[in-house]
Amino acid sequence: MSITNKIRKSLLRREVIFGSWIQIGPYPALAEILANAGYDWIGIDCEHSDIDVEGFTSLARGMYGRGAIPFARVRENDTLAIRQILDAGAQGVIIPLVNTAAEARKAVAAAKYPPQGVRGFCFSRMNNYGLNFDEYAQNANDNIAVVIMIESKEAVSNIDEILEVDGVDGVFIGPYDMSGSYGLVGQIDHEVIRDACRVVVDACDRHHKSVGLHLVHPTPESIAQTLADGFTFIAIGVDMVFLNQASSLALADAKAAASRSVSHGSNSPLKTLQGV
Ligand code: 3PY
Ligand code: MG
Repeated sequence: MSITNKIRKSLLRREVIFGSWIQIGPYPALAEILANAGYDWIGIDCEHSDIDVEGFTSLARGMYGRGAIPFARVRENDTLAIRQILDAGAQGVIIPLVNTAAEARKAVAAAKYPPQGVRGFCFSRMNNYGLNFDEYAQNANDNIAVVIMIESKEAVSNIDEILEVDGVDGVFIGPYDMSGSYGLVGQIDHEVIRDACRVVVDACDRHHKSVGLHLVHPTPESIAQTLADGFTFIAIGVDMVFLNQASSLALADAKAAASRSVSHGSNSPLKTLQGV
């Protein structure tokens, strides 16, 4: 497994990178399908799913050789959760609900080997079960991406201190938790939430850090707006939204076609099927 992480380089250069999310579960076909679509990175969500370290590994194997870089959103800002997911081969960690600089420092320390951090050395999947121990140990700190999620009012008010933490490669806004923390649950387009996002984008600009956003329901307009707003680390949708949208749309198309053919009488699908 190569340790050179082009996504961390892009984060540091603040280049536009598109990813997506897997949340349904630890089924490698999901990773294969999304990776085949060509996303630069895929976030495997261990926070809001039943995907554990073993499930992450199955998904990362599904991506392997298909070009997408496996990121993991860990279940919480926990040193062992970060260590185990990196040992399983995550090349980036996304840490949910970070509200203070101290919490950001804790996340970075968990993701870095000494002397920068407290990550423990071992043989595991990330270093080819020990075969590439030296190469991985020497290069991991420069290649593992650490992305902090900003998704609360408290985090917005501490944004400058959080961005000053060495090793935070970028931040990622969780719009739904953000809306909840302002008492506007689900109103992700509310002016107050847009203003909070603007504060984060402006701070990232001042600190030369990448800023990301999860477009849970992406549309051509929302993607264009997100780019115009200055976001570069952009998550397009999530597996369950894709499935919801595509399956509803296909059924709606089928029903519309059926009603058209029924109204044309003899070409009704039922008659065709029955060979009448
Ligand atoms: C949120 O909207 O809170 C998220 O975490 C989306 O990924
Ligand atoms: Mg969230």
